[in-house]
Amino acid sequence: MIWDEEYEGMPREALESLQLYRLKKTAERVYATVPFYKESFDKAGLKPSQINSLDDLKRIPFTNKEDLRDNYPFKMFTLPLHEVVRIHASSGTTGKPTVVGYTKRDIETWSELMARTLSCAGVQKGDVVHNAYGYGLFTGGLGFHYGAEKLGATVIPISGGNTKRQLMLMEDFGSTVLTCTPSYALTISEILDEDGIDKSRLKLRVGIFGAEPWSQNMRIQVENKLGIDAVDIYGISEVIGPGVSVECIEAKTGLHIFEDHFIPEIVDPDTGEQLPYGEVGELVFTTITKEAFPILRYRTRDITRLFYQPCICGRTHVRMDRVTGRSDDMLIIRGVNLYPSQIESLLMGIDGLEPHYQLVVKREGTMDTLDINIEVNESIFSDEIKNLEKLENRILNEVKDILGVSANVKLVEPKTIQRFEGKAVRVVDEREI
Ligand code: DLL
Repeated sequence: MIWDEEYEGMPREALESLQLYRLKKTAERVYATVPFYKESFDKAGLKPSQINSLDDLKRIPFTNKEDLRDNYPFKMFTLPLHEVVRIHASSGTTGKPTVVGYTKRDIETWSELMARTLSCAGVQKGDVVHNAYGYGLFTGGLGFHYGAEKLGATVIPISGGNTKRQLMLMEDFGSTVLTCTPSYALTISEILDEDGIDKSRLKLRVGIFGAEPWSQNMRIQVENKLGIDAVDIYGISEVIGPGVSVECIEAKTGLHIFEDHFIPEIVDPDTGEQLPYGEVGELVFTTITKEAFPILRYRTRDITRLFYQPCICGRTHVRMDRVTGRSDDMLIIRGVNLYPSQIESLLMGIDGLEPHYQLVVKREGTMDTLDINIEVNESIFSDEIKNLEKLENRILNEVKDILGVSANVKLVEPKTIQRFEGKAVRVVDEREI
């Protein structure tokens, strides 16, 4: 079930010359249109015309998340806004999210890549795709939606939430494919258990789960509970959204990266030095077919490994292992990407709070929870209970409104949060996945 035999099964030599051609075009395009790239190339003493082999990729400076923030909202686009037909943004960042844009042709490319992705996971025309990824600025919902339509499958654009109703509709509509985060798949399977619904009442066959880390253990659990094959999908808004890489249903071993559109590298997270295939390090992507928002050598901060062994499915593209962690401290809590520093800056803008806090992330059942424990100053602490409660509620609401996650907030007595001599441990992640 290879959607695009010509490209997905391309011999390496041909693939690499295509990559080089597209890389050169992309470099020329961004150099000519985006001041950020002109400046970074000039600083590195590099001209796009000097890129003559894939090895020259190493000479291109990295692009980091901060660079995108500095160029907020549209300064990384190569075209004026009237050529851009869609905007998405990464979830859960403070007031200023990371913004990405797509031309009409980019949406066409993305839909093709998502049709490939679904096909790689065993989905065909005739399947009913229950799409429980969030619709909105997040790339998950619409990315899957367009790909499933392109493939000719029937899409149920259900988005997240109201799990019982989701189960009812899945049964009534005869859904064969479930697309959502792995933790939501677990929640769905738990409600199925609780309500005593026999999984044979559902026609589900395949699940395509990603947008957050999960494990082989979780795969076995959801596969058994829902009676499906579960495959891992990786994606990131800055590169395109979902549609960067996915496991094939035949092998379920490593995610095929669509290398005719994205060039992956693994670098040492500390030195930035490129590492050979097989070594574990930080994943870096260069897009080579995007129009509105191409990105060169983007540091994803995701930790994994690349490998080339041929796959039984016949695809020739390189594979990546499951993402095992991050080289920064970004947390993904119920699908929302969040940096501890964002919580800190929000807390420090509220009077009466001390700069001593700890974030505790746990998994209760299938749900991630976030506890924010923070010290208040003496005068607040000896204030009336009702004022303390008011302050707790204020923090809770601000975290929800600005960062998009619900948290349990606990105000504690001065000097009760542990002090550190070295690096403070601000985040305790107790989740076992
Ligand atoms: O999560 C896009 C996506 C949507 C992927 C639907 C898969 C399915 P962002 O919100 O920009 O984009 O978050 C990107 O999520 O850097 C990883 O840290 C994490 N991530 C995504 N997929 C996986 C995965 C979407 N399969 C960030 N395993 C990335 C582990 C993942 N982490």
